[in-house]
Amino acid sequence: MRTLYGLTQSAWTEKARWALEHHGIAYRYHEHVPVLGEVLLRLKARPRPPGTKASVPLLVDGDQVLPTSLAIARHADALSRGERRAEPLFPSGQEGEVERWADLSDRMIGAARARVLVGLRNSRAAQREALPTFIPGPLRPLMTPMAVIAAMFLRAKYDAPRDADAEAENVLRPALDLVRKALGARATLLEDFSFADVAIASSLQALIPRARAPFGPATRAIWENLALARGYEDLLAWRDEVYAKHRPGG
Ligand SMILES: N[C@@H](CCC(=O)N[C@@H](CS)C(=O)NCC(=O)O)C(=O)O
Repeated sequence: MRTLYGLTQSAWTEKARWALEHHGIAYRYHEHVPVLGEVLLRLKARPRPPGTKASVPLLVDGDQVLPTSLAIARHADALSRGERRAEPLFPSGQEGEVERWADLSDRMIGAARARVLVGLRNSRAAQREALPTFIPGPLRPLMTPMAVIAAMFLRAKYDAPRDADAEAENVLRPALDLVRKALGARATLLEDFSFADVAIASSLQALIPRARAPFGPATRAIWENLALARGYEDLLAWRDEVYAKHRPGG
């Protein structure tokens, strides 16, 4: 059975899960634990292009290893080709456009990660929620330094910018303006629903996680950027509509 390695709170993992589930593709899910899971991740992500990091989401499907949310989404489309269970996420002739939106969504999530990692270092409650589930309840308050170490590790691993507010202003805000302009009054970024919508709707978690996001209140709080979100309620309403229509149960 194919296995998806992911981080539940990561919008990159959400993009991959959505693409797989859009096509009804069965997979086993393995929650990656930063730091502790690094060696396993490197093993599973081998071989990967030189100079790239082992990261999640990562899909291992037999001898195929798909190392990014974009690669996983393309793989999902390829697997379902011919079965026509759902519309393709990369409509023919529009692949380049979809990739440009996916790339923008990567930058939006990257900007959010800078903020989340600061939040994680400062919130004991979010640290407790971030601990692996195998740590029993009574021990969790004692183990929060593990989550702080993970935040520091991820900041260094991905060279996350230190000034999260500057990232929100200089990266996230212009991206949101671009999305708003492209959408206008439309329901989807391209002619039909595509991975462009999956990627951008998932990355709006950078403003406020959707109501049914599968993580605790303290994790939700470190993702929220309420000041920025106030100016983009139209995009959040669009995100909720896309989820309601295209991500049943999500
Ligand atoms: N462009 C990649 C981004 C992957 C990425 O940056 N993943 C981070 C999310 S914070 C990760 O794997 N973190 C956990 C780790 O490195 O241990 C994708 O689309 O999948």
